[in-house]
Amino acid sequence: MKPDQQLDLQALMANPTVKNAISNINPGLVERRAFRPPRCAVFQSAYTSLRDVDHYRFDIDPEARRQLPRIIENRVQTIVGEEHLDDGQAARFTRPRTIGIVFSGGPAPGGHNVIAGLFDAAKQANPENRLVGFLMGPDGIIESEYIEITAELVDEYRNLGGFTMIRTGRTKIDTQEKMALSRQTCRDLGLDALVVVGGDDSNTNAAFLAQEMMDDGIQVVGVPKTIDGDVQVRDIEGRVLCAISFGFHSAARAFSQDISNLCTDCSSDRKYWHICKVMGRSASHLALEVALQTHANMTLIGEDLADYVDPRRIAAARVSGTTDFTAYGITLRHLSRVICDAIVRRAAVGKNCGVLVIPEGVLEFINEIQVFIVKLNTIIADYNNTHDRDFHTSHPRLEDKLEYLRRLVKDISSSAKQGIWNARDDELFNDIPVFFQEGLLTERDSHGNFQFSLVETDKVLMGLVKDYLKILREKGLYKLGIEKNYYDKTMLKGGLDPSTYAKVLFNDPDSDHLLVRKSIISLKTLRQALVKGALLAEEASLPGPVVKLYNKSIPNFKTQTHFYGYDGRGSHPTRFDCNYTYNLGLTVFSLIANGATGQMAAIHNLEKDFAEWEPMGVPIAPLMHLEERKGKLALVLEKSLVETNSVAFQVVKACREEWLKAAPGEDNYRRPAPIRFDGQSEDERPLTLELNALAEKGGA
Ligand code: FBP
Repeated sequence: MKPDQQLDLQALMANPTVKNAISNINPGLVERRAFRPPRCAVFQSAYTSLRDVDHYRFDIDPEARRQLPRIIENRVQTIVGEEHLDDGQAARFTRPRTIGIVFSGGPAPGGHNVIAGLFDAAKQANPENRLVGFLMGPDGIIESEYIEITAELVDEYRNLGGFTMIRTGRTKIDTQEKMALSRQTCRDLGLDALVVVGGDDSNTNAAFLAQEMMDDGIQVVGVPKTIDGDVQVRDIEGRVLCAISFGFHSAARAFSQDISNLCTDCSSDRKYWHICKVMGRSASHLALEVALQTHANMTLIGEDLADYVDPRRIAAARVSGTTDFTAYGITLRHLSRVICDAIVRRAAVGKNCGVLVIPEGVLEFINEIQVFIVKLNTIIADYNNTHDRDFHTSHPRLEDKLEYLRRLVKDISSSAKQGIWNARDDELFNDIPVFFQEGLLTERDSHGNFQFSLVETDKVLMGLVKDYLKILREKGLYKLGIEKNYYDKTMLKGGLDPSTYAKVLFNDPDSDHLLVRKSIISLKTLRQALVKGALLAEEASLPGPVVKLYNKSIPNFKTQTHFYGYDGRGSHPTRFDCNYTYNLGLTVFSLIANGATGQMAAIHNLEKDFAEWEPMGVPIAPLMHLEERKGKLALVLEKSLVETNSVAFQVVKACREEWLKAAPGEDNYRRPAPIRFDGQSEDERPLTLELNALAEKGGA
């Protein structure tokens, strides 16, 4: 275009290339919407039935038996494909139904396919069947806000990420009033069944709703959702019924791709330590999968840190005939030392860079922090119970909260708080950075969970790391190794004999990476060493090449921090999650059409080929246990943490040294392919699942 030529904007906007460029539709989206996930074998029949399986047993909490008597005896049920049913059964299966569905908690890739699977199965059984979606999570049930889910709506969202179709929310149906309103909505809508798609807390909600709405004839079925991967089900003998919640694979793959890109940046530029905080409120499943997918240099696993035992402290206690309780479980300070050790070792071979993966929930596994969290939960809950106002409303500023804690120390007469917050707690608490104090005092979520995503975990930890590295640098222990070839070349170019100087300057003059001696920590000490080694006269100036090399050996610790969470939650589902969730939707309908309630849809054998997947219903109530929430014990679905004796963890542990690569040569990074939909994808399922399945097969 000539400089003086005027743009005809109207014509331009009508141009097909421009239209295409600014359209919301792209080929990838069209391909996703058109994809129809395969159906498990049982869903290829006209009908299904349920078969109770008695050999799975659970360790039932007496409180679950007391609070959920009507669903506690539920059994595991497998789904069986049926070509023919007798007339009565067929009529029950196909009778018209209205089913409600709600998303609860954080988004997870694959949610739309649960709706698609349920919708397709319901319409196939009876075109009169209706599906309504409650809007904005459980609030939609309480406030009777819903939409009719139509074929057009389902088609618009097939295989797409997010929970955009009906959105989500974190409200817990935890009061008589909310329960009554929810029941009323379901009754008014003439619901036959309600489907709750959520994590541990939401499936807890589902169990209580199932119990409450039994008399209304409304069935309630749960679906295991959460990117955290901590909704897993095993029976008392460790047999896996549900290996992973949906959304985990897609989020882990999304994080891994980004983190792998950082590994590439790091090995190219060799300038930064990339600090990657990875979501997972408590469990470190996501971090573990990321470690396997990327081979990042260092990945912390919270559950592993909790298991830490300090042998030196134990030995010292043995000598003095005492027990040192601080020897069990790692402290924040100790953890920072472990990280520093890795940084120092890599620097020694010239790699003042790397990728560190920190699970979001890591602080929960650090003794001292866990104690603070539990104490503060109790204090806040106690305040809320005894006052008319909520603690956070009454104490909006950090200073107000701290003042309240200080008063607790003085006012030892205050009943329930007595002894919970003492002078030592106050002292330790005042010692931590303000942003972290704020984080620890932040409001709990509606389920009483500590909101780790709001705490700058990485900042807390890296603050300590930076402080300690400074000390190590001053002591001459944190130094950058200089490649021998480079050293030789630089010295020869300056007319100096490399081997003569090497003996004075370095710890080990024959090594591949030369480390400046511990005693040489400044230009002054460098001069002293050269003078002492008879390589420099007292008054002579330092030789240029030596100064250059010395300066090169002083590391500058530079970090870039990244948070991987919301981006992965919003990612499109992998093919694994598309197939998994679509079949979960089909499973849900099968459970409903066969009269189940208080069950969670699950797919057995997820770690195997699709042909071996077995849809089933898993009873929720027997999976529940008592947990501290908002300072009180509450019955909730038990979260699955990373097991440190699992194959996946043991493999990562065995590869730690190799992936840290505190040795010359290229790092061992792995480059996972992007999440894609077509062709052969090398990551058909989470690597964690494949590895852990080896134990079941007797391969480990
Ligand atoms: P769910 O357990 O509801 O699936 O949510 C998981 C999660 O993504 C955690 O990993 C994270 O700590 C939390 O949600 C963040 O929640 P919020 O959306 O309230 O910030």
